[in-house]
Amino acid sequence: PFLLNVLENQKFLHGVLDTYFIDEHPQLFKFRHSQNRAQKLLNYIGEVLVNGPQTPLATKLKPAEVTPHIPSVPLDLSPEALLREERGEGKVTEPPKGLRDVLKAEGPEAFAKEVRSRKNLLLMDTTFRDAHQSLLATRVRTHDLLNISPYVAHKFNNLYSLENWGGATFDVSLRFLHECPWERLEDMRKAIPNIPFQMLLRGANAVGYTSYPDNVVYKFCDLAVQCGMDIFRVFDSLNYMPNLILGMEAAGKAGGVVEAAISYTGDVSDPTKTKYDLKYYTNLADELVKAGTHVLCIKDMAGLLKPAAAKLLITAIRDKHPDIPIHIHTHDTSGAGVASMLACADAGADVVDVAVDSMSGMTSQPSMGAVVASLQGTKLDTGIDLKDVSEYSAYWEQTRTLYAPFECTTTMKSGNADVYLNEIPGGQYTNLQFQAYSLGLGDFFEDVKKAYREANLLLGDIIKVTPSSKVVGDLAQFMVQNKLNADQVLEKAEELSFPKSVVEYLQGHIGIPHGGFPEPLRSRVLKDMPRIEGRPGENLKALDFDKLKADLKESHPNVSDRDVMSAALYPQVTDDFLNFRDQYGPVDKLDTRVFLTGPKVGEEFEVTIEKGKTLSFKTLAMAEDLTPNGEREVFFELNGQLRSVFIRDKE
Ligand code: 3PY
Ligand code: ZN
Repeated sequence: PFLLNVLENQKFLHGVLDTYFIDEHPQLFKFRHSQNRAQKLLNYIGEVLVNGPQTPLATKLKPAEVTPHIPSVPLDLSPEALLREERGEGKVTEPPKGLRDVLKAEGPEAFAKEVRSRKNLLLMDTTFRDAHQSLLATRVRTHDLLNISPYVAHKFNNLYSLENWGGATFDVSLRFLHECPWERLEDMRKAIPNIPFQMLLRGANAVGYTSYPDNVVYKFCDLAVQCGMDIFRVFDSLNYMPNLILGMEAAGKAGGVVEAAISYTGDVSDPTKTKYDLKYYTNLADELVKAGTHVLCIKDMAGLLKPAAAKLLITAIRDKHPDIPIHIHTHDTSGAGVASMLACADAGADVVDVAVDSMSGMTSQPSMGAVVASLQGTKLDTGIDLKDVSEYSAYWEQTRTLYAPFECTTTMKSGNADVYLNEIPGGQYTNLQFQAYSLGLGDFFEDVKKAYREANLLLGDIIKVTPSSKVVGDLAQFMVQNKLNADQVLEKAEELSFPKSVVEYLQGHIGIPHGGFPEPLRSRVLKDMPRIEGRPGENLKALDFDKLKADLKESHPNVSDRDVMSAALYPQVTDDFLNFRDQYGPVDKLDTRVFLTGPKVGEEFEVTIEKGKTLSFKTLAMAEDLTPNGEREVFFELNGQLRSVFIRDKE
C-alpha cells in the first residue's frame, strides 16, 4: 500500500522531492482499505454462503427465484424531441413535467396554491415507504426501488407526491439492509426529477424514537432537502404542539414543504366518544394553519376514520379553512380504506394516500387501482391510467416475492375490523401479530389486542403512533405476560416493574398528552422520580457535530457529513454500518435474493456497482474441508478470472 500511495503522489511523480519527503507526507502511511469493491463483494457473498444470511430473516421462507419484469419507459421519438436532444436541451428519455417542477420554480406557497386549485383528486403513492413498512417489515431495498423509478417518473408524473423516505426506513436501511439512506434518497432523486418526494418526520423525534437536541432536527432536515427531499409530513405521537412546531420549523427553514399532520384517533361520528371530538380536531387544525403549515394532513395511522366520520371531519376543516390543501393518510386494516378515501375526496380533501394494488390492503394503504377506477369519469377523476397502475402493480407483485422471508401474509390472512376496538396503528398491528406468531402462543395475539385497548385506557386514552404506540404496546404485552388486568395494574402500580418505555412516557420524555397524564397511575409509578416539564428536547444540549465527526474519523477516515448525521441519530447502528461497508462494500447493489440468501453454486449473475461498471460473478464451489485455522475456501469466477476467498466458518 505504501508503494501505491507513493505512486499516486503528484510531487513524487514529478520528481519534486528531497530527504524530507517522507516526514512531510505522513498521509503516505495512511493506508486505504486495500481491497477493491469486487473483492469486498466476494467476501460478502462468501460469508452468506458459508455462514448464512447476514441480515436476520423473520421466517424460514426463501426469496423467490424471479427476476421481476421492469416495464419499459416510453421514449419521445418525435422529431422535435430528437432535435432537442441533439441540441443538448433534454433527453428523449426525459419524463413529463410534474408538480415538482412547480415547486422548484415557484416555492412551497405556490405549490400549495397549485394543489388546492386542482379540481381532480390528487394521490400520494406510499409504495416506496409506508406500504412496505406495513407489509414487509420495511425491508424493501434501494435496488428494487431504483429499478422501477424511471417507470414511476414517466407514468405517474401526476402524483401529488411519492412517499419514499423517513419513518422506519432510515433505521432499517442502516441496521438491516446495510445501505445508506442518504444515498438511497439521492439516487431516487436522479431517477425521478419530476414528482415531489415526501417523507415522514416524527417531529422532535426526527426519524428516531426519542427526542433529539433541536440542532439535530434542523440539520437533519437541511441534509434531507440537499439530498432531494421536498415535502415533510410532520407529526407528533401525542399531537403535542411544541414538538410539532419544532419539526415544522426545521422542515420549513430547510426549504421544504411543511405538511403538518394531526394524528387521528377515536371516532368523531360516535357521540359517546368525547375526548377526541370534532372540536379537538378543528382546534388543532386552527393552530397548525396559524403556525404556517403549507398543507394540512389528517394522519389516520390506525385506519379508524370511517366514511361517515371522514365526511364530518373534512367538511368541518374545509369550512373553516377554504384555502389550505387537505391531505389524508389512512391504513386499510379494517377493509374500509377505499370507502373512506372516497368520502374524504367528496368532502373536499385535495390529496389521499394509496399504495399500488399489489402492495395495498390490510395494514397498508388502500388500493391505488381501486381509487383510480372508482373516480374514473367523475369530476374527481385522478387522470391516472388504470393500465399503467396495472403494469406498476405487476412489477411489485413479482418483487414482493423476493421478500418472502418478511411477508406479513405468513400470519395475516385478511383485514380485521377489530382495529376499531383496539386502535392499533397499521405497522404495529403487523408487528404484534408477528411477534405473537413467533412466540407460538395460541391466543396470545387476541389477548394482546384486548390488553392494548385496556392499556390505552389505563394510560389516559392517548394518541397512539410511533413512539407513543410502543408505550401502549409494551404495557399490553406486560399485562398479558404477567396476567394482569387494568384494575390490578393500577392497584399494584407501586410494586410493579414497568417497561422502560412506560416509565419514560409518564416522566414526560415524549411530551404531554391531551388531557394530561393519568392519575393516580403516574404518581404511583414514578414516586419521586424526576419529571420533565414542557418540551423534552428544549433542555437537551446542542450536539457538537464537529466533535462527532472528528471522533468518527478516527475509525472511519472517509466519513461524510451524512454518515455523521446518521451517527447523531443512531450512533451504534451507524458504527456497525460503517464497519460493514468497509468490510463488504456496496452490498446494496446486489440483487435482493443474492443479498438475502446468496447465489446458488454454479449461478452466474451481474452486479452494476456504478453506472457503466458491471461485474460478472459465477459461484464455482465451496471447499469441503476447512483450513487448519477454521476457514472455508469459496471459489468464484469474477469477470472470467478465477478468484477465491477464505471465510471463517462460524459453525
Ligand atoms: C412511523 O412513524 O414510522 C409511522 O409510520 C407512523 O405512522
Ligand atoms: Zn401510516
